[in-house]
Amino acid sequence: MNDIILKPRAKVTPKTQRPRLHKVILLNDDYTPREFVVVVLKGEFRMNEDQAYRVMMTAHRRGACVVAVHTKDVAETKATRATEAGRSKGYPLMFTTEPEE
Ligand code: TYC
Repeated sequence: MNDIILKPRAKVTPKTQRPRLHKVILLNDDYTPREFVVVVLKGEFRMNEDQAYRVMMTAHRRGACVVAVHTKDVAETKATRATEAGRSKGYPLMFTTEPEE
């Protein structure tokens, strides 16, 4: 008697989602010196000489290489800064971004 019948509560769905991450991609070209690409990768993406050299050679051989993964804002800022570093020396060095699947 007088038992309280509780309605089962609906499962709570989380309202926040992790922001989608974006890749920074280095594109090969025929003009930018290899050593300069390595300098930019070390300066903008906190890579050591060995990591930077491997990424540069991967882009050189395959046409492109993923350099880093960040939130959209950070990825775009880094890609712009790194591309600008090449442009300031007259090189066509290019970094792009794209969302991760
Ligand atoms: N292909 C360039 C050369 O032979 C070097 C290079 C490598 C340029 C990677 C861009 O993303 C790049 N001088």
